[in-house]
Amino acid sequence: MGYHNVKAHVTLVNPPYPKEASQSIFLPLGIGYLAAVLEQEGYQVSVVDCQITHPDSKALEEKFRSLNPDIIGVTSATVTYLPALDVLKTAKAAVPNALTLMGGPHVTVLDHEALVESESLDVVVRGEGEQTMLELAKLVSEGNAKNLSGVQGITFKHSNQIIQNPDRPFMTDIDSLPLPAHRHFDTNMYKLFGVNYMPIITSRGCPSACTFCLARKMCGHAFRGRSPSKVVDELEWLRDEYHAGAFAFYDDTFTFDLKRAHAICDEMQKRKVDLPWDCRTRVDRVNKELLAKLKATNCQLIHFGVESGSPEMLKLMHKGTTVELNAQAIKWAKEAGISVAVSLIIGYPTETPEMLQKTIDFLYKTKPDYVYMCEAVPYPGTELEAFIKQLGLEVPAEWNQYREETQIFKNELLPLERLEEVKKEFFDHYFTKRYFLQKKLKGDFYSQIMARAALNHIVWNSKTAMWMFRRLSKVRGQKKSAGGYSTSEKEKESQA
Ligand code: B12
Ligand code: SF4
Repeated sequence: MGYHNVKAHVTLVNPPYPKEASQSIFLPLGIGYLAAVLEQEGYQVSVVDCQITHPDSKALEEKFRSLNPDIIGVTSATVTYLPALDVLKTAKAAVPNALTLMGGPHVTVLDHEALVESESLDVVVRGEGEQTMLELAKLVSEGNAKNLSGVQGITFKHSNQIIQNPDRPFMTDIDSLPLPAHRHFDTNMYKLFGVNYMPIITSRGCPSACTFCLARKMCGHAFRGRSPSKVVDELEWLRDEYHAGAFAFYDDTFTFDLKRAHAICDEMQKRKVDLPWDCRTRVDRVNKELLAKLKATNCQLIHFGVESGSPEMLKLMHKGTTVELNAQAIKWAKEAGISVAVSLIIGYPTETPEMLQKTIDFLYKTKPDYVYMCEAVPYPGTELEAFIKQLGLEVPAEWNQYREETQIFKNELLPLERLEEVKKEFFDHYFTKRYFLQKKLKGDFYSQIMARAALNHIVWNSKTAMWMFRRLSKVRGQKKSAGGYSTSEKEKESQA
């Protein structure tokens, strides 16, 4: 940039999804927070969300050229890592003098690898990024972009070497963060069923140690909660400024601190914030009293990380819960009148068909309102990844495939075909026309989402049946292909 002490212009980018992956549309909170702290300190910020605008590389290059920022920062998860590298390449071609950054869960772990793999990447920001981003913007503004040795939490290139600075301690006072800068996004583009479904994070950190999860590496072990009054300030702001129609509480474990969760609900009631909302939490961090309170403040859906119906699996995953606790929490939540979504991990290393059957039986017994079946994905930096290495299992997948509907490693005990069969059989029973009608008639926002998932499944099934019928009548006698079944294929088909 050349001029000292002119505040840097930072462009933040959400990279596109890989073409083959099904995409859920959401306002990226990480970018929102980074933009907010930068603007608070007077830096100019622009945001490009490729998941909404879908620019090709030429359009993206032109966009960067016209913005001509001093810093280009890209976020990424593992699934968006390769597209993020492409974004960086385009960025460097368009604005060669800009300092390029990448942050997010993938490079927080594979910092060194990213810098080696990409000539266009200058600095990796590991872990929580707000303070680091500010320090980098300051250095660039002062013309000191080469002077990175004092910035905690970064890994960077310095005369053919890769230097990893010490970690940055997690922020202790997350109440001091400004509101995420949603004004950079056209919120109309993120609507679901015409509803502004607005995200909020009221805490950071998770004290649990589940083997498949990176939350601790990203946000730390210690639970850091925002104060209830600040949380409800944000809810009011989302309602009044962004016409929120529903809130998604995206905390790792929203009710980790039961007292704080009660206090947030009290504050919501006091200020009459009564829009529908949903949250994610652990089954051992709820009780009947709290669930009644959540319901009274219009919590309509609660997501529990149930993971498995097999005690052996829960133990191996270091989940710290039991099958009984899982069943009890689902029962209590349903009794309180809150719909329950459970997420499950299937195909975990050493899981046998019998253990998987226990999970299916658990679902039939406890009857949750919605089920996410996720294949065990060994995200870099997790204990699951280390376990797979230790077992010597082959990992043929590429980063683009690191999604919950893909099998990443070869598991002799539960091969892909078997998993897909079990999954299909379960959802054929679960997503019935009756389920669809019940949810559709219930009519509330969350039931609409569930109804659509059921409809997708039903339509996909009937299309597949038609397709198979046509194919079979054409090529009689030929063997039919196994035809892998995945959510993404299913969704793409039904949207077609
Ligand atoms: C909420 C959440 C979601 C929400 C997104 C909410 C939202 N509106 O942003 C939903 C449900 C949509 C979601 C979806 C998915 N998620 Co998610 N999600 C989370 C969760 C619980 C919190 C993330 C969050 O918002 N944190 C708060 C914000 C402020 O933090 P942040 O985004 O990480 O950004 C900060 C830093 O990472 C850093 N940073 C990030 N990018 C950049 C860029 C620059 C330039 C800089 C300087 C800094 C920086 O600074 C930011 C501010 O501190 C995390 C677990 C966790 N605790 O991290 C999992 C997590 C991130 N998700 C995960 C996954 C796998 C997914 C999915 C891929 C699942 C799937 N469908 O298969 C999708 C797709 C994600 C995507 N497109 O990138 C994994 C990622 C692992 C990995 N290596 O990829 C995590 C870590 C959970 C896990 N399994 O361990 N997710
Ligand atoms: S899965 Fe949930 S409870 Fe387990 S470590 Fe991750 S965020 Fe915490």
